[in-house]
Amino acid sequence: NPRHRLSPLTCDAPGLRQSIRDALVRVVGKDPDLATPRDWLHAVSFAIRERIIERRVVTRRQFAEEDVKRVYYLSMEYLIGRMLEANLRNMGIFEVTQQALQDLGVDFREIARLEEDAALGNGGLGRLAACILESMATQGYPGYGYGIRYEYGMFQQHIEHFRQVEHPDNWLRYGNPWEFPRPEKTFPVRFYGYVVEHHRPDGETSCNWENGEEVLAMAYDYPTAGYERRNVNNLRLWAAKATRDFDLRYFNEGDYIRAVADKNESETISMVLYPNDATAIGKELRLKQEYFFVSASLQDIFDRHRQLEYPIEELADKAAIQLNDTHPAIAVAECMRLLLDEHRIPWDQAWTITQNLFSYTNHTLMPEALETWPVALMERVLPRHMGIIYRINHEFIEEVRHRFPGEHEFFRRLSIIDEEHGRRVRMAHLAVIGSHRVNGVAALHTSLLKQTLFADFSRVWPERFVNVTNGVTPRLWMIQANPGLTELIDSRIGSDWKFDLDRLKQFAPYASDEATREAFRAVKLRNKERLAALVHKRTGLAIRPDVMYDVQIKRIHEYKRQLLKLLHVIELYQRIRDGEDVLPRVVLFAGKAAPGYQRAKDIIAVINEVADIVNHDPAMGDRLKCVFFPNYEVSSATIIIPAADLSEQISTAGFEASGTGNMKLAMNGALTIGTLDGANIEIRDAVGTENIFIFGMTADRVSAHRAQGIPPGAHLDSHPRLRSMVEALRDGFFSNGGRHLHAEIARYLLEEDPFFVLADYAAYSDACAQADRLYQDAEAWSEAALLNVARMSHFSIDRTVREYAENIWNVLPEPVPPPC
Ligand code: 26Q
Repeated sequence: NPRHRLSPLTCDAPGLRQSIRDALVRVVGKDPDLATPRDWLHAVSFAIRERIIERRVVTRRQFAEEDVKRVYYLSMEYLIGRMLEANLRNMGIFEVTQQALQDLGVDFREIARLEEDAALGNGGLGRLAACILESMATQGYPGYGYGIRYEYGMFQQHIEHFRQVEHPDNWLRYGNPWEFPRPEKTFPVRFYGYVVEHHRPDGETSCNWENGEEVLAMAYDYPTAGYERRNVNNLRLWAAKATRDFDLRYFNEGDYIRAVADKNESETISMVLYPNDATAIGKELRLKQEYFFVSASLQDIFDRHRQLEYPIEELADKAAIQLNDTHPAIAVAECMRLLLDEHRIPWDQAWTITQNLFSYTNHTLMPEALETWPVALMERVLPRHMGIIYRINHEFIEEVRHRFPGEHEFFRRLSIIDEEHGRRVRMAHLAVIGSHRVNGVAALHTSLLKQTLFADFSRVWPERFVNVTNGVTPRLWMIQANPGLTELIDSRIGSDWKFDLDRLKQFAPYASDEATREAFRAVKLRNKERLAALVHKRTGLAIRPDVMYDVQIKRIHEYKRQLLKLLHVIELYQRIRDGEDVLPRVVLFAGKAAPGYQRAKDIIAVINEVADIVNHDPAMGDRLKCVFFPNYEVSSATIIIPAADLSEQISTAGFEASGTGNMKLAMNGALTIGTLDGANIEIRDAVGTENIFIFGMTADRVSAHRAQGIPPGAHLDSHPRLRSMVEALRDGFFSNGGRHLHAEIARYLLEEDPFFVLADYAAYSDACAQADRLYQDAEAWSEAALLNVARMSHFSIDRTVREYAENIWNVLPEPVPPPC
């Protein structure tokens, strides 16, 4: 319709300058003379979002015209970080916008740092979801993200008296220019109530889920731009709103205040992200959050299917739904409910559609992280779904009974219902049974999945289990985070690699070029200076930029073994005190502990107390600094990662599903010191064993070692240095009054530690010494670092997404032609 034609926005400096100025007055509502830096931030964000949404309209229209199969990514978490710079870069207007701002007398860096991180996730799983969305847009896949618009994201971590203190993350406080509220996209979501059965003339029974409480899910859209003005895809996040019923109740009950207060209660569903990333908490609110966003998303997906006039029978031909862990696994039952109760499709046909539609990504083997819900809770909150789950289970068990007669133990283990821990619904079983593909996130993880957690299922359906090794987006984690390295690569091999990371392989020969190595060291040094300035600002601590930067940045967990690194800090400290010549280094830790995970919080306190002693001991003479960088988030990761020399990936083998920080660090030229765990194995294969420091027990050895039941303290017998380190800790040498805490951590290491810190210590210390020796040869180290950069292309998220598209979703890319 020509009347609806847009006058396209210009992307040159004068056009942008005009847009920014207009937005400042007309959208933000400020006189330029009175504008604060945050007003400018909002003005530029509004000017850019106009250009993004323009591309979104074009992308959506093309998908509608071309009859494409769509991919829906369902995730409770999206760890996005700041959006302005990422959007500017992906829209290809970063430099020109900086210029436009400069013309207006505004400094881009100054305003960009005022943006709050969108921290709607805990860690790896949430960041993976954000990388996958960005890659789907970049490669032209018709991908849609669905999740929750948490009012409060991941808590902000403060360190007070060495300890973590959580502060609420009120990220929407100043408004959010990147979201488009869609009040017309509002769906009712029901909880509680009861099921009424109807026996239909055709012999089938259909069910009505009646009564209970309704909450509305309202959509907020976040357009996601692909790199260099490719497609713009959509992330749709749901916010809970009270139904209009609440004002009716006022008439009925005459209690106005009470009715409006109840409204707040239903809106708590999308209030806060659970800051828990490795233990499932069986809280009713969490179950409601999961069902809330799943139900709204499926209603939206079914609606779109209908609006495109596709028959419901063809749902799985036109859509693929990926479950990011079991958090959205109730979708399997919800999809069945919609097909059976709303569309009156017979059970068998509905089940075929459902299985073809769904696939499930597993991110952990740890039993305490597996979601199970008490049957009684599920029965009460989601009575219709509980009924459907029983039937799914019944049909499934019948099928395996037929194929494996008499194996009663086997059926019991396969059942969706765990009868041993007080009757619980195992969400992982529901997800496996309801999906046509189940994937692990690294080769080792997938093979362990098949041998342990899903061994029984893989006997039933061996072809269902596949591996898709994780990746990360090079747009954020190389080009944006490390402009110095990017420029160096460009100067050697041109800039094609930005569109196809495999071309980075052409950079490998430059590892043996002395000038390139020197330029690489200059880039590292500048990145370290940038980090040192930030560390000083955040902690008051001065660190030298001219020493090895040794970083362990990730959530705090026993299995990730921050204590192993801390013991090494203590070893270095003691050696320096003993007068030994030790390679100078900065050890930097960063990461959050789940607020209810006491041991993790204690680990943070001990790190900070050891750091305090080390950093203030004149005997260290600047040769050792230990930093705990507070409030680790995406935006700080982009500063820390490019500055790192050594990447600590030292989890107990068999426990880290993949890791993705390991990839980001290696592609920025940090050498990995790590165990044969998760994707570390594939990183070693890619970069070459000479260019990585691998140590410690393998996953098999860990299992065998556990079976032997050796008391951890026995490992001190052959290692007098280790004994003196642990004793120093135990005796409170590093304690700042909290002596008890240190004694408790020492006791834990000696008597309890299920993750074998002491058993792996000697091997770890040797590997550290090896790293130190290589670092002293600057040329050899730089060569290895450059080879890491050049050989990490396999870990581009684009490769990951292509594997999902080809092996799981069966979808093709639909790139939209770039604007002229
Ligand atoms: C579950 C139930 C109730 C409350 C919270 C949770 C919950 C939330 C988040 C459980 C787990 C998570 C997050 C897990 C996670 O981030 N796993 C990581 O996923 C990465 C991407 O695949 C891997 O690289 C990491 O190895 C894995 O630890």
